[in-house]
Amino acid sequence: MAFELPSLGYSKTALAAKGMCEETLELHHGKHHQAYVTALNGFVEKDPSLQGKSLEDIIKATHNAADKAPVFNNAGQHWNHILFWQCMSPTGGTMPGKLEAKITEDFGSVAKFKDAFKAGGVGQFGSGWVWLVLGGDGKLKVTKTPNGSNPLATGEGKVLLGCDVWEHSYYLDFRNRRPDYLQNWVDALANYEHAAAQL
Ligand code: MN3
Repeated sequence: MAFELPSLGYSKTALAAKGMCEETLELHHGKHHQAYVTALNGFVEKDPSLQGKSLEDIIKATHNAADKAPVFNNAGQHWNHILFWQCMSPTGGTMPGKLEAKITEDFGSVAKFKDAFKAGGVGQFGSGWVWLVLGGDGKLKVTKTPNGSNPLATGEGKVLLGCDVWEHSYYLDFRNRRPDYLQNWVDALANYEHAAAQL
């Protein structure tokens, strides 16, 4: 079975009022994410050792394997983007009480969490991702990964939220202002209902 581009779960205009325009979603979902899926399927077709494996298994099997770096990058980006679409919502920004309590316990306050998430995304030099994960110690933490990597590969914990900080995710809406994109993302776009459901 070939890997497929998932649907967004909302229309391409649904996030416009929240700071992510139709053209961003058209290009990011329809072109960038599709390109990762197409490339991944091409690698799987040519490599029997990848065939029949789940996306998660391919990511784990190719992480840190130098000769499989292109496979890892595209598989990781497919996994990351599946999550990314789920981590935003037309009704984003509202935090359920259960998540707010856990965030307050582990970060000190919601504002401190948002600052940490923003700092993680701003501090990721070049392309990559910033994540809110539940670590093996039961505590929430912010972590970042370069390029197509993710906490599934690094074993840093269970992902509650993941935000794409590649320039293609914010350049049409925020130009070069990654900090503004991240501030808007945690304030207006983040699907905290989805995050709470992972706890
Ligand atoms: Mn992207």
